[in-house]
Amino acid sequence: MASKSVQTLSSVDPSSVKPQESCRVCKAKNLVTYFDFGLMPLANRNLSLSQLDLKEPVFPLQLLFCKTCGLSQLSLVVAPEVLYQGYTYHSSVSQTFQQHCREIVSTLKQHLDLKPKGLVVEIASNDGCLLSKFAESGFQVIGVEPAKELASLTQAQGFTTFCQFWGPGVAVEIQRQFGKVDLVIGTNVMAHVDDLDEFLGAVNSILGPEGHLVFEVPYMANYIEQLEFDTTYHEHLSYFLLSPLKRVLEANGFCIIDVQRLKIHGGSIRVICGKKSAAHAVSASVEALLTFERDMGLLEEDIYLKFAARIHHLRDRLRLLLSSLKQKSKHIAAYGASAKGNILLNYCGIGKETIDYIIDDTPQKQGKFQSGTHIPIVDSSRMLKERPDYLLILAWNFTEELMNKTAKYYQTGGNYIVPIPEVKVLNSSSPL
Ligand code: DWN
Ligand code: ZN
Repeated sequence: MASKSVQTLSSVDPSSVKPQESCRVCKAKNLVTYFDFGLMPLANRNLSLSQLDLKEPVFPLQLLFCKTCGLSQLSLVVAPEVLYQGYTYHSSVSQTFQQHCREIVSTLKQHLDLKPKGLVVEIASNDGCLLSKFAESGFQVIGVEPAKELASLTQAQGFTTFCQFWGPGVAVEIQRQFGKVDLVIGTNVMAHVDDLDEFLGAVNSILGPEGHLVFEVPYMANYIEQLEFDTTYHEHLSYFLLSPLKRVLEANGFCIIDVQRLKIHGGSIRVICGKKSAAHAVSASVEALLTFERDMGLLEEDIYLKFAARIHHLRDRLRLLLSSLKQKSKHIAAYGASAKGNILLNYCGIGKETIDYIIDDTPQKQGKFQSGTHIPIVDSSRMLKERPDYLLILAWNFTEELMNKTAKYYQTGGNYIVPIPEVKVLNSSSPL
């Protein structure tokens, strides 16, 4: 088992990091640190062979809780230009997420009574997984995606795509070219935003009077309940509850008209907003979730201060299981070169002495190496050739899909290790 080598903060340009001195939502300086991962690599920065010998940037990864509004947030912001260089996360790889996108379109078409051929802007449109579903449903679509490798994919599909970070500049340009917009949607983007006021102000500026903002974010209640600590990485600046979201949305001219809890990505919430200036029937779901958060103690620091001990217990369990398997000369591989998988292995000090390789179906990740651990990322054919004794599921939010994909391995006695919410070994004699 790799000893948690003490990494030094490599030569990183100090201007590429900014300390979080006050709360991103309520601006209070009432912040308490409740978990410190130490120095962690950039979770989505997989390395090429030639980069393995170079000094890798590592940054402090610490979680702060705001005692005023309840927002959890990182203690520093790494510049987006550094974070999203050579970004290789492709949403469409997952059939589960593809199906989720179809559900988004059908639910919003019905729920928001969207007009046919309405104008939809998706912020962080990635590889067009959601954009294409709106287009197939007859909407006019515009993507906004800062990663050029991804923006070029949606442009190649014929979708207007602005290769920029969202903000006032691109909002003005969209409005100039296309006029007011009916729907702005973003899945898994709000947690990545540093200046929420600028972001939401720009959204408000391009929405028509009856327009809607809909976004999905990982939900902090699931994060705490299911110990999803590995979803903490430098891209995720905020870890949301509805209560702090309500504050920042209302401060920027929005009102929340509905909220839905979702299973996707380990548990998320879908927040549906209208402009404060328009009349809206507000669903009872909003007050119900706000009450739930208060009743569960999620707005008090105590629950967070207890969190560390639970993470240490899981880390020790996982290390113990893996080292006992290695002592029995078992071969262990992993599935899903995910950002969360990067944090799990790097934080738990599990390296290539334990994990032979990580299978990933994203072509852009294959042939690379996981940052920090330098474990090779390969395609699934390697598993057929070398049939590992155990398969650690790093993308545990897609366990069912990954187990279906490897059904033969499962049926012929393969063993899966699922690390979150608790370390579990699954095989045909002890099924999911
Ligand atoms: O917020 C974010 C979430 C939504 O996605 C992004 N900032 C980054 C990313 O986080 P992640 O990498 O932890 O997400 P996933 O979707 O859990 O990563 C799954 C990984 O597993 C991907 O690399 C793709 C891979 N995969 C695969 O190889 N075969 C996934 C499935 C379902 C498969 O069948
Ligand atoms: Zn706050």
